[in-house]
Amino acid sequence: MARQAIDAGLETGFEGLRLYPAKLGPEAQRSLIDALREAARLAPPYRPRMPKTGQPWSIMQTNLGPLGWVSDPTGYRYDGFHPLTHEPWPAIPSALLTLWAEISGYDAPPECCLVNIYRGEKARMGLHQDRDEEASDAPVVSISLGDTCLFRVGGFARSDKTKSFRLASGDVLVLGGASRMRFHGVDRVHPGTSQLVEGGGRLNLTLRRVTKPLGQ
Ligand code: MD3
Ligand code: FE
Repeated sequence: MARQAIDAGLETGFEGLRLYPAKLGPEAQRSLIDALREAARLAPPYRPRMPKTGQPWSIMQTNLGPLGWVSDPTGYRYDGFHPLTHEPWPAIPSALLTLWAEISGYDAPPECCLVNIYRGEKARMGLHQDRDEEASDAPVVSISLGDTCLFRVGGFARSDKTKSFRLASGDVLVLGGASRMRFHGVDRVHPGTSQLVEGGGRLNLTLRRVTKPLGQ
């Protein structure tokens, strides 16, 4: 069952990297935005700072789920609590747990939904690898909402050649297999390409399994 859904993704030329264009329709996108607005009330978005240098990121972040990914001058880590309110993160909306069950091909649920908030011309994310998860056998599932972005995927070294894609509102990307460890980043967001986010901008939700499930 899950297999069929997996095979429905568009091949991107990178094994294990599948794009589901417009996987979420307008109503599903709208209801996710409503859930995120409520979550942001409980876990206010904040501007992370880089390890060591303390340089502020160009995007804002918050998290949902038992474990949130945080960046601060002491380093990157998963943490059960919001860095400013010290409260646990709000739950991951059930629609996202259902989506994960449908397309991840992974038996255990995601533990982290990182919310990246891109606003303004300068918001971007440099080339990096996602390597803070013990469960690196689990794919990463990314959901794009709002303005279209130009996204770049490379190889396993920063200097490897890269390929660019557009991600539009409602698109879902699954990064599994060997591609899980590819370098990737967001070069720019195209303003005015969607009316979904109040005040403009792009939201990216990244679902990740962090810990190895018990017995695995
Ligand atoms: C390709 N976020 O939070 S998600 C991140 O759009 C992150 O905000 C980007 O990279 C964003 O870490 C991209 C899509 C994504 C996630 C993991 C990947 C693409 C990936 C891992 C390997 C290759
Ligand atoms: Fe990433």
